[in-house]
Amino acid sequence: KAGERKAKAERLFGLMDGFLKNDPLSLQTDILDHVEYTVARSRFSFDDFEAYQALSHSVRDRLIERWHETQQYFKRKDPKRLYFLSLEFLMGRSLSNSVINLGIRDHYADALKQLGFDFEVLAEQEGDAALGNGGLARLSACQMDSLATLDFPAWGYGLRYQYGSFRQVILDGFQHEQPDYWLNFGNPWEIERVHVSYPVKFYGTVEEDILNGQKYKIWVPGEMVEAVAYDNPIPGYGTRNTINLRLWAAKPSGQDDMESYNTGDYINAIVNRQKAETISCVLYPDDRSYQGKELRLKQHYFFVSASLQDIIRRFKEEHNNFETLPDKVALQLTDTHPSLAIAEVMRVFVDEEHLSWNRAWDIVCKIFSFTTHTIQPEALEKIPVDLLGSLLPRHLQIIYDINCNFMEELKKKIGLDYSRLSRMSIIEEEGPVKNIRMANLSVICSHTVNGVSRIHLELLKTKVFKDFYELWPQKFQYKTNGVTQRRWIVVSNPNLCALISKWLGTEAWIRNVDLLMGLREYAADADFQQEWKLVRRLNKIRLAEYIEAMSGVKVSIDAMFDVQIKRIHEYKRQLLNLIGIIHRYDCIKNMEKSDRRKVVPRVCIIGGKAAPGYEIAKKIIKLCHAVAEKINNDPGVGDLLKLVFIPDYNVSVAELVVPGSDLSQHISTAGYEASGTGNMKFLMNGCLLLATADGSTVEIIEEIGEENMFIFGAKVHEVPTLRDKGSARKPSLQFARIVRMIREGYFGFKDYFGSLCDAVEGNGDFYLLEHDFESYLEAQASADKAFVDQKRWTQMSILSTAGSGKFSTDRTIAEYAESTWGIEPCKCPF
Ligand code: Z57
Repeated sequence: KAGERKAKAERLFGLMDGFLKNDPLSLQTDILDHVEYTVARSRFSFDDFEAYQALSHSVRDRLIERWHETQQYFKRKDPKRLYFLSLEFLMGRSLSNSVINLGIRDHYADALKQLGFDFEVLAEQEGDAALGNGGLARLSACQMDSLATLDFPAWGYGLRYQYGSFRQVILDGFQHEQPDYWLNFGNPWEIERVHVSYPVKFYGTVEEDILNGQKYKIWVPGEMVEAVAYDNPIPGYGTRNTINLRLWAAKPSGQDDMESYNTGDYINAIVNRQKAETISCVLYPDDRSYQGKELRLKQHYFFVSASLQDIIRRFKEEHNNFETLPDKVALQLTDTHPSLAIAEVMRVFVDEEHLSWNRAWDIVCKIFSFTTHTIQPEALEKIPVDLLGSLLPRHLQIIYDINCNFMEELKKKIGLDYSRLSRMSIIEEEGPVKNIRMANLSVICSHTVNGVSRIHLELLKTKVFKDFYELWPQKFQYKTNGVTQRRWIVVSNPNLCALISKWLGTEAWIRNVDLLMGLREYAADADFQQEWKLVRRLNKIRLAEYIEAMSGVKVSIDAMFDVQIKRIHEYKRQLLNLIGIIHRYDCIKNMEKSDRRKVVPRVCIIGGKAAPGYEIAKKIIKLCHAVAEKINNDPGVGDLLKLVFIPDYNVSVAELVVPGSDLSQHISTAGYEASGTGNMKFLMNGCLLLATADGSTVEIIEEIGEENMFIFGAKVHEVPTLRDKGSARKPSLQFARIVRMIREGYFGFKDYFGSLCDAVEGNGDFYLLEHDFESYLEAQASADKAFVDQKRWTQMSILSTAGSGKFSTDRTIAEYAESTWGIEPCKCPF
């Protein structure tokens, strides 16, 4: 039998002669074949989009080759694997990233040129894969890139939403949400695995059975849905390793209700069946408010159940003893969203594998690690007990049992301190409905709890998880977030990339980002500065063209491009930015003509989506448009000040905006941004930061020095006292004046902005806009001053890039691998 198989393999291999070739002729043949046979257009007549489709299929072939090798190698070596569970991944576009990581971008560009196509133009045809909302989702994507590049044996798991992040459309300055049906034109970057599918159960009842004198629980489900795998290859840079991101889609189950067919209601039976697909249909657009929605909970369990069936099946192929599971499997929970996995593993072990509760519990406590991405209580997920009991009756029992054991253990340690016991309980008893606290469940069952920056961990230890920290100090760690320099320099800023490599004399920094430090040596070098400025200017021109095409506003390239792009949230304080812009406008208006020459021209750029149900955030967007309308059409202001809102902010927009900005704002109220990763993208691209000492910015200050940044505002430890003082603080007259302008209709929409003004006045000023306003203006003034001295500014810019090495996900992932997951690289030879 084995001999036969070997002979067959040799015969097939002989037909293929090794791997796909990357010389121009092979690539051209390949692309044209895909035009003809995959896209089904004539190879003598196809447009840019069809060329993009063919091109990406040709790249896909190469990805698949490496994917196969890597997976087979992992299988043979059987190392401990990391399973990275996240409900959101903001992958963005794949084409450029893939060919760059595969090291064949220039080969393709040349091959295409001869065919009469421009690689960059084709790359622009691709839409974003936007299966996530904000920072958390993009972090997951950056981490996948680093996991692949560092050769870690890792798998990502996620959901394949048909509708990812909504498309933001602005009408009359108001945000409207439109569906983004991103799969409409096909997705060449995924491989559908029709044979990798698992049934997922919902509802029903829990019954008891006896087996060999032992009682067992059996969950008799009321509904079944099938999870089908879609694999997305993730190529590493400078390695053949290509790991997998497996996304699940819901399909009707083969085992559904035959009864309806028999009763003859054929049409309705089919229609009902089709409803199963709604589970993976749409991503919830409100990051961080949980409204106890059943569909959301269904998504979470669907994801968890399918992923774990897949993981356990893979483990059982090679092993027959679950005791060794912790040596082979690490499960990483990205926020609490996938934390039902804990109860699910217990259920599978106890009910299906018939392990004793204690043995199962021992194993569970060794495999999970949990990273939390916030400290805001409203973002901590809670599930109403009744909802969980109806959708997942057995899981509710298990969570109650886990809690019961934990409470017993806790009483032994801390005695009958009831208020502390109730704070630490997984079940929240107070309030109108009983809730399951997913964060407590996650902390109790994980061997490690990570924060996403040093200051974030401090806050977790002293606030949100204080009780748990006192109980298990050794569980708590932090890994400061990062971003991947492959996407955020190499792909999105090719000119800067080339310049860096030229002056460092090597491209090695693309894998070893600490080498960027070498740029410090040339920070004041006149030639280097000249080239640096030129690259930055070209990026600004590209951005200016985009702005004009988008909004019709013509902006001056010589102005300072001042950018704030991120989700709209009150704590991120886009409103502080707007109030600052109005203040600047007001100053210009009231200035003597002769003083105007001293004003540093600015182009203020704001972009970001508001959750559809987040009223205040939507009002901020409207205010931005109302202010822009006034300023941009004021002939007395001209090029001194422009304000533009960039609609539909997403990864590919960021790739355009970040390299073209001079100054970027990260101005959250101290203590509210767990880490922030936008700041790191700007830093890498040599854009200066105007920021509060919050999240990861604290660590950026340590790396590049406060003198190279514009830092302002209350510090983390000052915020609570300042808030208590409230209106007893000295009021800022300037601040009050501007809020009054907004309130009294200077920008129109008088009544509409009232509640926005209320939110920042007097004791309502929860996020301390008024308190920080004065020092914000000072920081802005120092930025103006620095900008006038272009030599100094360019030096600061170079030092920003040079000091950005720490903020690569390569470092983050290496730390996780070493001190949380216990995994080692497994590099595919060749
Ligand atoms: C999200 O994007 C983040 C936290 C959350 O709790 C949710 Br829900 C969504 C962000 C944080 O706000 C950022 O500060 C952080 O950099 C990012 O997650 C990645 O850790």
